Amino acid sequence: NTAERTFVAIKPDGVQRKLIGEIIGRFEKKGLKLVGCKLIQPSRKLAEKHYAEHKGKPFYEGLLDFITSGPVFAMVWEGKEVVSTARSLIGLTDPLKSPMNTIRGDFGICVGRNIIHGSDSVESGKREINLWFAKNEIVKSGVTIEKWIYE
Ligand code: DAT
Ligand code: MG
Repeated sequence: NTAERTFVAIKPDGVQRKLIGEIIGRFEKKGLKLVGCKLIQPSRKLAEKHYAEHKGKPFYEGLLDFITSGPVFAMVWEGKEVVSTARSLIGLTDPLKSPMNTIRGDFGICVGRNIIHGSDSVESGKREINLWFAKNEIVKSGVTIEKWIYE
């Protein structure tokens, strides 16, 4: 399924550290297809819905404070097995444990400043895309790269 989709967001730390171009470059070079993106400062309500699975955990309130603290660069990427591929490009939750050549491994130190979010399953991806994007913010065609990536 070359049309699998995932939600990826560069968190406020990544945006302030000017990593948008670097991160988009890594996803593009892998052969993934960008089908939607926008710079948005999420409301508390959106952040609560996005991180609902973590409600009640000790880091939850701090996580909401952080994710709502500035602009986030939200994206939808498409491609074969894009959910797991995006997670591989991103690395592990803890940047210090994340291997080099991953985004968190290369650019982060603290778990609470880990630069980027990526959906953890196809189902989460659908839920998160619907939360962050309106239907008409996702393009249907756009730049076609299938011919050069898939045989
Ligand atoms: P991931 O973002 O890798 O999917 P997660 O879903 O377990 O990780 O947690 C969501 C975010 O919450 C994570 O990116 C950073 C923050 N977080 C997770 N565990 C934490 C912890 N033990 N202390 C502080 N922040 C944490
Ligand atoms: Mg997660």
